[in-house]
Amino acid sequence: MTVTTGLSLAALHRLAPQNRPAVRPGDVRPGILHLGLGAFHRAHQAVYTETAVAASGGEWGIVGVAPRSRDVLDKLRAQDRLYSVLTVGGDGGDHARAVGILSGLGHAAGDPYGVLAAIADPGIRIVSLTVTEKAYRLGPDGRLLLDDELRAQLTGAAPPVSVPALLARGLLARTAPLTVLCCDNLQGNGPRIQGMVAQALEVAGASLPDGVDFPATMVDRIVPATSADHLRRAAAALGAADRAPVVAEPFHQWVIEDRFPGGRPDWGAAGAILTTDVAPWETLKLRALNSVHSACAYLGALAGREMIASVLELPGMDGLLRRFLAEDIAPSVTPPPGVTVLDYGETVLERFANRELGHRTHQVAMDGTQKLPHRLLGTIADRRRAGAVPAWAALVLAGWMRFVRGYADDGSALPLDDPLAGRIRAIVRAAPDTPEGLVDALLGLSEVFPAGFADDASLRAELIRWSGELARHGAARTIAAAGR
Ligand code: CS2
Repeated sequence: MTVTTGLSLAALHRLAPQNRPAVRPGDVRPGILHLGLGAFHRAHQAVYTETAVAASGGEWGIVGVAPRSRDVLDKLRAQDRLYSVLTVGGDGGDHARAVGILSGLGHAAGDPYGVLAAIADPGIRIVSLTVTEKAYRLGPDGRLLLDDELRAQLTGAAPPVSVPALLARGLLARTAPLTVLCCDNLQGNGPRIQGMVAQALEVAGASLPDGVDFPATMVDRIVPATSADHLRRAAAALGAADRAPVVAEPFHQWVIEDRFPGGRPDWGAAGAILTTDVAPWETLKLRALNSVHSACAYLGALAGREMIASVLELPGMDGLLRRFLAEDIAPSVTPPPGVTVLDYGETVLERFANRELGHRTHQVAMDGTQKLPHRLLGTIADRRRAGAVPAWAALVLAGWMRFVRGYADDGSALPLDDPLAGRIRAIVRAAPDTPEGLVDALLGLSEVFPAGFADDASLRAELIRWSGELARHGAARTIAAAGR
């Protein structure tokens, strides 16, 4: 079927009732400014917020701010700020729902002062963020990585286009209570961002104002990059051509620390868990989902697999991941009441096996230096403190080390998409091309690895052992042997 109608306010009446948005853009006044208009936000917090507003009301429209690229802004503007979420891999096949909770759009790179003015607006009571780990500019000690450019942004000598500068200078202009809600996969995301903003304000000659809070939150939904196939399927399921659809799995979860000085939408009505303690959820998700994802990404990419779902079909992979979960992750995680790491892990494996998602290993593999400290290195550090050598976690780290060399086992090139790519390439080029050479050189990346790692003889030996296995036998055979 060819769909000729484009998604717009005027075309909404032509959509099937179940595909229409629960609110229309413009119906709900803005209450949230969201930094990071990528697919994840649009498939997760935006949907929860729309459902909450439809159920319980409240002026909680979202002003979506794109940090850099204008691409999605232009597409959304052309569709009256409407887009659809295509849910794939559920029992009922494809399902599309248009979302109308975006009440405004902004562009941080093009109009940073407009974004500051919006943050200062008392109508905005929540500033939420999905900007990925690297945008917070934090070092491994949790301190802000300051350079001349960022200093200039913080002191007002340069336009505030970075996340630390937008938050710090936005808060300076603010008088009413506000919640800053970090929805990125950082361990302890609320307090971490609070510390970062406090440091940024110090550079600006100020301190954290009263009435601002930084609750922690755990967000979860697999949202891969939208492919050409997804575009076609979204149009067919929606009944209108959408230039900015996002694709997602049916599963979604949101656990939020309930500290909102300026109020919040009734996200509980949309299925979110509001609690006083997010930490057990956050650690569980980072260690038992995200690190397992990274395991699939690095080992799978080395074995030449393009999609996450197909990595799970490699002989031995599910056995290997179950061992990683049971022997390394479970002993290092205290899950929330009523949840076990192993049951949670089984759900994760099922979710990763969703072939309809088309989630690429290279997408999950990017930004390893920013992701691994939150999802993998804590497991390794905790197990070492307990006197154990976490074999499977070490295999995953050795997989990353081999991945960043830039070649899959069949010799084809692997992309290195990472803020430290230049440093990594130089380190790898200068190191002897042996397992020892690679491991020692990369453990020297002090921006990434805790100081103790390079001096830990047992951990080093385990990493060298796995690097040797991967070099000699390739990832597919190493996985097959490990997962037997
Ligand atoms: C993934 C996450 O790309 C990645 O690093 O592990 O984006 C993952 O899909 C989400 O955190 C799931 O909630």
